[in-house]
Formats: sequence, C-alpha cells, structure tokens
Amino acid sequence: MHGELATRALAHNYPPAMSETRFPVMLSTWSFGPVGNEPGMAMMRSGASALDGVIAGATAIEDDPQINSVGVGGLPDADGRVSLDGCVMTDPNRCGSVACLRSYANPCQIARRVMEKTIHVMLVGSGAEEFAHREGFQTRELLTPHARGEWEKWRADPRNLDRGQYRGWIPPLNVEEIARENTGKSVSAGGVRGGDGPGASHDTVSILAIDAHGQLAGACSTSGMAFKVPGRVGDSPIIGHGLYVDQSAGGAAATGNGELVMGTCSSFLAVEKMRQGATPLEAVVEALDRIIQRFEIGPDHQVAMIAMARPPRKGEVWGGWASAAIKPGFHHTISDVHGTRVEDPVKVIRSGSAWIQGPTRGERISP
Ligand code: SD4
Repeated sequence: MHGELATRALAHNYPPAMSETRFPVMLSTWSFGPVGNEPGMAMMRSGASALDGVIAGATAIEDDPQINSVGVGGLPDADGRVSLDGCVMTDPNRCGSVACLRSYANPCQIARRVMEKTIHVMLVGSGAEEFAHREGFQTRELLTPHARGEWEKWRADPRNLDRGQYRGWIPPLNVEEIARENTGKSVSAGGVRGGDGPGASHDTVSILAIDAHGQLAGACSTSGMAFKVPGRVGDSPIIGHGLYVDQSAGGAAATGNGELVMGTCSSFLAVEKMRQGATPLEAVVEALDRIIQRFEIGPDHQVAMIAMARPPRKGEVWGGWASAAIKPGFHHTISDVHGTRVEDPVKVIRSGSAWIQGPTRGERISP
C-alpha cells in the first residue's frame, strides 16, 4: 500500500514556514473554500473566535445556492427532498450536531445552539427542526430549480432508480470539482463555483481554524450524498467521523463517501494519531490508509481529509496543517498571512488514478 504513496509536497504550504506562522489560520475542503474562508478570516482578523469564524465560513457556503451540495441549493435525496447535516466542535466536551434538516438552511448555526443550549450533542429530523424553530431560526426553501432539475434528470434515468430495490447511488468521483474540470477553469485564489450542468455538484465543506487567541475550532456542513436513500445520514454531522477537534491534540475533518469514513472513525483516528505525536500529514495519511485497507475502493470512491495541529503552547513551534486524498481531484483552501489560496492536497495516496472515472451520472450499487 505504501508503495503507492505519492508525495506532492508543495514548498509553499507544507510544512508551513514556522517563523511566519501567525494566527488566524483557516483550512477548508474543496475549491469553493474561499466563499467561506474569506468572511470567516475577516471575522477572526477582527478578533472573533475560531468557532465564530468557522460557523461564518460554513454559513456563507450554506447560503450560496450555486454550491449545490451544501445548504440552499443542495442536491436532494431520492424522493426529491433536500436534507442537511452539520456539526461544530471545539473540544470533546464542546460539540453539537444536527442531521436531516429539511427546512432550515444553516445546520452549523443550529448545531452550535444544540451545543450551547442543551445537555445533548445531536438532534435529528423533526426534533432538530422543532428546536431550530424554538431558537428563532427561519424556515427556507432548500430545493432550488437547478437542484430540482438535476433530480428530475437523475430520476428519469432507469439505471439510477430500480423501484422497490433501490440500493443507493454513488456520485461520480470528485463530483465537487467536475465543474472546474469541465469548464477548464484554473484553480485560483477566489475559488471556483460550480457552473450549470451535471458537473456543477459540490459537497461537504469542512473547516478548521485557529484564531488569534490560539483557540482551535471546526465545522462541517453538507447536504450529503446526492439522491441518497431518504433518511440516510453520512459521516459529516457525526462527531469523530466527519469532524473531530481536541484543543490538546488537534483537529481533523473529512469529505467524500461518508460510508467509508464512518467505518473507520477517520477524524477521531487522525486526531488520536496527532495526540501520539504524528504530524498532521502523517495523521491524515494513516486515516486514509485505514480506509484503503478495510474497503474495496470503487472507481467512484473518494475520501479526502484536512488536519490541523493543536494550537502551540507558549514558546512552542506550531505543528502546522495538512491535507490528503485517496485519489486526485481534491483541493483544499488555505487562508493565512499570505492570503487565501486554493491548492492541490499535500499528498494523494493513489496518484495514478484517473481524475474522473466511471459513469459520469453514477451507478446503482448492485445488491
Ligand atoms: C456524506 N461525506 O454525506 C458526505 C458527503 C461529502 O464530499 O463529503 N462529499 O457522505
């Protein structure tokens, strides 16, 4: 397995230039990251906490209807209904989560209320919606005409829905980045938003940040796998799977096929590796290797991870951050003293894989 490892160390991002490390720093998944990083960093530069920063970042992405697998504009489930999942975390005793919200657009804000106003960690479905209502959140229509059109196209293809025997759907590899590839746009600061067409799909945003006060926080928000079985919840809102943060060990977050992440507690695993002394890069590679060892990786499977070392203690050099993906096609967005940049991951484990493989419209999982 390790023979397949290919390192793409980018001198400008890994390891970070320690002497130049200044907080705040924000790291997020995919090339739409700048949509969230820019407002999140602006808040943290004005003294806001990392928790405020990551939630502001997630909210901006959730509110952008062009990003069509997070928040408003997310692709719906097999019945044509959008459902959103999200969580926030700053420490093992400070986390909140919601899943299967059908009429509220900002799961990370609601997850924060769960964390701050209840003795619980996670609320789901109608209970989560009643809680959001009591907390004063406004309902929103989540299904955009574009997302509805995509669902109608998907439903019209008999390969996708074998009625009565529906087993689920695997999105095309790197569905988040296909629009960029199709349009030939280059990755640039400022990011790329999906255009029209089937390639415009995007997915989970995971954000990790350290603020100017040296506090670490994370947020994760998604509409989950497009055209999923109604009721399906993936890794993203589950503490330890899609996101894990511990001030004394570090933070990690995942994106991609949630079922692979959930089998291996990827974010918790990566943070525990950092607790034991691994660098952020070693930690995410170990977590992704675990997935590769325990799952048969299909042509449309992809998982990518980001990780951030715990905030440095007085006089300590910061351990930095990293990202890695099982296959090519993933990008992260980093914001630091040098500005905001969309970059290739630090490491791609199966670097020989094609950028996009398999049917572009997905395929049914055989029974
Ligand atoms: C899920 N992990 O629901 C999410 C989807 C995702 O990039 O991250 N896509 O399985």
